[in-house]
Amino acid sequence: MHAVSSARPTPLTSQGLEPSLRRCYELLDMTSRSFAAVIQQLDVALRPAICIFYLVLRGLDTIEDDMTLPRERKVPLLRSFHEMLRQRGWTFTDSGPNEKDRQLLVEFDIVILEFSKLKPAFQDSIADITRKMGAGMAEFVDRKGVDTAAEWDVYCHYVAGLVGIGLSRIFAQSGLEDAAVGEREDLANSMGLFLQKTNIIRDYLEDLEDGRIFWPKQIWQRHARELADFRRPAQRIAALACLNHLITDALRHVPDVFAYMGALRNPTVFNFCAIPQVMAIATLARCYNNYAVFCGVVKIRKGEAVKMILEARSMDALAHVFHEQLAEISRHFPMMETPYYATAELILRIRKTCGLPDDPNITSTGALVRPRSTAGKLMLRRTLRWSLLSVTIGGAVYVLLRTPIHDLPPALQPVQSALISWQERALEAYRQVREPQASRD
Ligand code: IN0
Repeated sequence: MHAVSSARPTPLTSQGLEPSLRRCYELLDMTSRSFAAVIQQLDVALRPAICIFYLVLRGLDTIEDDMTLPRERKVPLLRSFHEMLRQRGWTFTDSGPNEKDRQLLVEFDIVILEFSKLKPAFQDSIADITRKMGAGMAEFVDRKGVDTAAEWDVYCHYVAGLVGIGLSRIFAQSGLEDAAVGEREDLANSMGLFLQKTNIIRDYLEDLEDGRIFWPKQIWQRHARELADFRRPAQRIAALACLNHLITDALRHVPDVFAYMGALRNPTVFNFCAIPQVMAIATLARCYNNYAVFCGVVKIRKGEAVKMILEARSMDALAHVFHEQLAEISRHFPMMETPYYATAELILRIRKTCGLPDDPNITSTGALVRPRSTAGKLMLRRTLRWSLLSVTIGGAVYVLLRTPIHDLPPALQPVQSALISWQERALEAYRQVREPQASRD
């Protein structure tokens, strides 16, 4: 008889695992079912280390997140969390009752036990990143949100860039990846920044409702007095301009993402890293110029997500996903309302540095490709007629449209809103005719 080999990965909760490690995989499953599956397909030399790293970070995050913990308690906890990793039997039972992952901290002694069984090099990497992240989080507890764009990068470095740096060290220490992967900390940092900025952009409403602000103040203040103003439909144009601005900022990291991914050799590591990245670019494409971000949760459809996850197994496949998602962004450029030039220019540059095909919606000079269908031409003619009309009405309308609504005299505010929604409707109709299946919810 010959042995039957199975191509399926070993299930996380398989027999043969020690109960404490099995419990760690269960805790992982409880905190993030889909990411647990992504960890499951990693090479077995990495699986326990990445599982423990994830749980440790999640524990730290639960403390940072907890609004019921007074500052005097939270800050020392964040700063000393890395020391708890070496303190056998430590648990934390004082998380707020609504903290999603409070159980993880209640059973943290099990995580600590499994941590102690990891290779010393893995332990040192995890503890070092936890120390730096805890210190960074503590620093941000007292600041009310994030101020400048540069500070946004610093905050995202602490909570996500460091994760990339830690993971890269672990990959290199496992011997599955070159030492160089662990040394390019700038690229690893960008991997995390791209993910975290995407989360922050997408979670506008949820964070606002929880009393948290992660959108950088100096950027949103160019578009509104209060961040919450974007929720008012009259502020739609300002909200979209700010949203698109932040998405463009996040896209800056794409060339680094490609450089990092191009250096990976192990297929399981490649897939592990590629999945969150393709989800992020698809999320940004879905959010771009989409007012739904301010009204609810914008999610990628499950089918689309599964397709991309299965696809993202090589650099060519990754390039294909980014090519399509960047084209989705340029297809939604707000032609008349807000400047999209910076985004168009950046996308052209990304395509060049990452070796992606040309953008179907932008010419090499940065001009938008005009629609070719008869219906499209008709709509374009209507659009041009509208432009002509606004030119003849003159600078008055121009100024009216460009002036932030709160700077206008009250009598003119409804006029601006009416003009804006008129434009919007015309544009939507035009898009419907061009590509009816691509209309958004
Ligand atoms: C992650 C990252 C992650 C995975 C792979 C490579 C990375 C390289 C650099 C930085 C982070 C990397 O991935 C997860 C993905 C995740 O958790 N997705 C959620 C979906 C969601 O919307 O939250 C899911 O449930 O599937 C991630 O988001 N973070 C993370 C945390 C720890 C580790 Cl070890 C790896 C969180 C964050 C803040 C983006 C770093």
